[in-house]
Amino acid sequence: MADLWNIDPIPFVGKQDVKEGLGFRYFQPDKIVSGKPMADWLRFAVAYWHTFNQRLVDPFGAGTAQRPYDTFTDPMDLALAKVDHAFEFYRKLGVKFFCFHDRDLAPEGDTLRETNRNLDRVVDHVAELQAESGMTLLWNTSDLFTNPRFEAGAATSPFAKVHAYAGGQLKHSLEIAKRLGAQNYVFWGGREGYENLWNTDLKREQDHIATFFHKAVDYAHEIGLDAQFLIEPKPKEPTTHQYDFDAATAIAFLKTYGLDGDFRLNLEGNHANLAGHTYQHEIRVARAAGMLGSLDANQGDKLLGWDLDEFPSDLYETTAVMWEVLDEGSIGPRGGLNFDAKPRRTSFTAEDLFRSHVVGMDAFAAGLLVAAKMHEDHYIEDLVVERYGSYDSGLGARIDAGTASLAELEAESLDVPQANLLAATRPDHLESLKATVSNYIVEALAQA
Ligand code: XLS
Ligand code: NI
Ligand code: NI
Repeated sequence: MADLWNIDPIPFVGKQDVKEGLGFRYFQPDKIVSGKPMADWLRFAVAYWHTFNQRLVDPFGAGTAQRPYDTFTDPMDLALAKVDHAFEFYRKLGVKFFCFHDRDLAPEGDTLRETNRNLDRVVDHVAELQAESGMTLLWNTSDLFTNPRFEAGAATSPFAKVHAYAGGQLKHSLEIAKRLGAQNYVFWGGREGYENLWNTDLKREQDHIATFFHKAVDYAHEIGLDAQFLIEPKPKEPTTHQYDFDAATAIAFLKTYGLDGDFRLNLEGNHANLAGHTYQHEIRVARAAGMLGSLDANQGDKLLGWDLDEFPSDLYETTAVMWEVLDEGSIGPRGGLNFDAKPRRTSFTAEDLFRSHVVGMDAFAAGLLVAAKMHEDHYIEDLVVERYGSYDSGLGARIDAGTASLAELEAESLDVPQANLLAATRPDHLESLKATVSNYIVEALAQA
């Protein structure tokens, strides 16, 4: 294929060069870690919107991005050229998965029919390049938030015609998922929330989006689409209050509306932080409910309070995430790590798109190596087993089984001197434990 990016495929360089940035220090797709090739644990995906469409704008200035397809002026020519560039980007970076919103691919027309026609032309081209390259669609989704018609929501819009439009758009997106063999299908509730309760029928809006999801499940069955449905929680931005606030809220919603059998969760690091959680917390909550589906890989910034979508570089966090994934056995039945991330405005060259993905991939590869070492040692697992050991026998075991009555608990407790109660617990040396994880990062990577 032509050298559209003017860059060589990214090699594995190991530790020979700490500064260069265009080589992997840790990511070796075929390296076996905890019984599986690294590539199978990580299943990295490139996000079409951030990588090929994002112009690096901010509220104070125009985009700075320089992209090799900027010379195309006709919107359809540009859309098709981007697909060529995208597939060459995937090849040079060495990723096997990609993700997109319908509106990332092609310009809208005057009607949904025209828009679909534009989209189908580009999807034809995606299908060709997919067949040539063996790339897998990790997930696709519908952009139900950019167009002004969605100002007050899509499936939760107070206006029936807008809900109808969203449904029509969704139908076509599901057909594309089927055609391109999507592994998952994501719903991030772009504008599905509210600004103010005085003008909002919260219950009715939630009923409507539940109906929307049920219709999606029905239609998937009808057309034989075998993709895992995923909800991507986020607490705020763009709306003041998003309905899919966090993992726990999304799980409660899915259970309330009988959708939990058909949906899992797609969890994003920066969204977790916006909800006041860690990435690890969100993953653990989803795991506890058996609903971990996939991950959007990015990180927030401690100093700035919005969805910055930074490329992940914090090894403590990637270690925690990969520890959860190793403990679970996989990211989810069909999950992957989608870089829902963009370079900063000052990193505006095409080369920075490669550099930033290398950073993210290496951060997760490193996290995997560290977490694998931790699992091997079983230190954390043993510590947790021991911490809850009092539930393994006697009264504890009966509490565990739910057979101990309150009277029994009272009898156990009535005459115990206050002074002895702390003795029934055990110190956890939490500060040392945190240092243990840091030490693992240093040691495991020194050995890698
Ligand atoms: C926005 C979301 C979005 C979804 C896909 O914050 O992360 O990018 O992943 O619609
Ligand atoms: Ni996000
Ligand atoms: Ni996301």
